[in-house]
Formats: sequence, C-alpha cells, structure tokens
Amino acid sequence: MAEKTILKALAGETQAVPPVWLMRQAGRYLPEYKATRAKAGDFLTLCYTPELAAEVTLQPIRRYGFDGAILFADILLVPQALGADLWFVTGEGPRLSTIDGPADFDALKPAGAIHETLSPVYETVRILSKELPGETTLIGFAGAPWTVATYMIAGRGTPDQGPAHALRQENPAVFDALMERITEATILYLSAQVEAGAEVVKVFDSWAGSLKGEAFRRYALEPARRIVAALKERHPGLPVIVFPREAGEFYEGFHAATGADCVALDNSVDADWAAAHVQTKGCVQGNLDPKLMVTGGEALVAETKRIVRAFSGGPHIFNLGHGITPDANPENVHRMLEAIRG
Ligand code: 1CP
Repeated sequence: MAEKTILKALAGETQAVPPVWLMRQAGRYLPEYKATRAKAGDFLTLCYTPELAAEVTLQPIRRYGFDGAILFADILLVPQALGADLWFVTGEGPRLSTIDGPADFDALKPAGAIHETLSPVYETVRILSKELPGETTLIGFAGAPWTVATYMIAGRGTPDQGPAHALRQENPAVFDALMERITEATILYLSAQVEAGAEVVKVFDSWAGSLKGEAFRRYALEPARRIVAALKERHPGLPVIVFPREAGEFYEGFHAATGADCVALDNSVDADWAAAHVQTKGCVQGNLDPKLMVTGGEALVAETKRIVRAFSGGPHIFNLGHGITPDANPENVHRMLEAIRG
C-alpha cells in the first residue's frame, strides 16, 4: 500500500519532510480551474457536477503533487440543503436568504433532508477515491456551525459577524436551535463523505476569532467537540482536523477540549509559540501567510523554511494560514514546495 504521509502525521508521527497541501488549492489562481469553471458556467453548477468538481480537485494534484486533495465544494452548500436560497454574485461573493426570527428558522428543512441536495457531492468523493494517486489523502470538509450560522443569519459574508452576534444575544432560542440544526446536518454530511471515501475530514470555523470567552466555549469548542465525538463513534479511527481561525489563546487547549487529531493554525499565530504550546498536544497544520504566495521571492523561501524548522519536532502538515488567493503566482507554489521538499 502506498504511504500516505498526511495520515501518518495525523496519527502523531514526526516526519523529516512534512506533508503539504493548501487551503483553496483548487481555485482562481490556476488557469485550468478558470477554464473548467467557465465550462460549468457558474460556481454552484461546478460544485454540483461530480465530474467537473472531481476534475478541479485533481488539477492541483497533477500540477504540484500535493500530499492531500480537498474535495471541491463549499461550506454554503449545507445551508442550501437545509432550504436557504443561495446564489453567488460575480466579483462580490455568496448571498443567502437571511434568518431574522422564528419564522425563518421554522421554514428550514430537518437535518436528515440534506442528502437530497448533497448527493452529487458524495458522488464527487466516490470519483476522487478511485482516481487519486495512491499516496494522496482525500480530505472531506464542512463549515463549523458558528461560521455557517454567520452566513445564514446575515445572508452574506460580514466583516464582524454583527448580525449573528446580535441574534445570539437578542434571540438565543432561535440562535441555539439554528446551531443545533447545523450541528446535526454537519455530522450527517461529513459522515456521508466518509462513507463515500473521504479519509480525513476538516471543519472550517473561519469566524471563530470573533467569539470571546464563554461564547467561544459554547459556540466554537462545544460544537467541534460534538462533531468530532459523533464522527469518531460512527467511524472509529477517522482523523479530524479543526480550523478555529484566529482562536488566539484558545488554540492551546483545542486538541484536548474537542478531541480533534489536528488543529489548523492561522498565520497570526507564531510558529515557535505554537510548537511549544499546541503541537505538544497533537498534530498541527499551517501556517504560512498566503500573501507570500503573491509576493514570492526570498521571503517566501525563508519563511517556509522557518515554519518547517519550528514544527520539525512533532507531527506537522504544512499549509497556509488561510486560503490561497486568486492573485497568487502559480510559480510561487513550486518555490514553496522546493523549500519544503528540497
Ligand atoms: O469564483 C469562484 O470560483 C468561487 C470562489 C470559491 C471557491 C474556489 C468559493 C466561493 N468557494 C470555493 C471553494 C471552497 N470553499 C473550497 C474548496 C476546496 C479547496 O480548498 O480547494 C473550500 C474548502 C471552501 C471553504 C469555504 N467557503 C470557507 C471556509 C474557509 C475560508 O476560506 O475561510 C468559507 C468561509 C466559504 C464561503 C465562501 N465561498 C466562496 C467565497 C468567496 C466565500 C467567502 C465569502 C465571504 O466571507 O465573503
């Protein structure tokens, strides 16, 4: 059997060369992605056409030989599967119908109904598990309940997640019911991805950093703990990566509090600090600044090597601290890989 270096890192192994993949590795910085996206017509058609979604997942593997392939889909497919309207405005981003009160929540579908909408995603996973090279790990994913709730409540991305914070304070019954519905749907969705062939799952809590103190415990830690526990009960031995972006000091106890095998670090976290305080509890992933994939040069090489060195004493999966951006230079990915792999 081929060696899967990502699975080894997730099992706690320290490796001389860390495995590597990039958040948003299938994306608009790649000309072949833009061509397939143009063929699909729009972003949601790309997500729901298994052959095309599998094709864009495979493109960065062919070009770069990454150790991991992340399923091509989006965290906002779950709200759509729960009955929210979802559309993408070119140049602006996603738009959804909003959740303002009990009537909007009551109109949502039960968690068990999501498979009707999401079955093409499972088909993408099945295609990928057949077509990926033997050494490449297939990563499934979903958004974390808090992050997904911020989009469902506001109907769009927001700089400070204001509408979601307002609802949780002003109408906690509706907010808690929504969090519960998303948590249940996320468990079912990730479990179906694993049944289709995903070997690892990752939960993206992109807006975890806007939760402080008790709210962080309740809406970031606790849902992550529940999702990890439910998935491990259904799929013993399944490795789970959690990304509580900008969690700051909460990174330190995150493995222990949630049971996650790996904690993904954003680029605001110092690698030496994280090696001493987070990696001592389990595998870490990260955390190169995505801007370096735009600017490149010696700074990219030096910073890549610094991160590899900082995490060389324990299990580590090399990645960016957030997604690669459309203005990244595809050549810089080669430079980064050279700096990691030699
Ligand atoms: O024009 C295009 O082609 C659409 C751009 C795009 C892409 C490539 C969107 C819209 N989503 C995706 C794919 C995607 N999204 C993946 C696929 C696999 C890969 O990484 O290669 C993944 C894992 C996501 C996850 C995702 N979507 C997150 C969590 C991670 C993060 O970046 O913080 C979030 C917050 C979203 C929502 C979303 N989808 C798309 C956009 C532009 C956004 C952000 C919207 C906003 O906050 O304003």
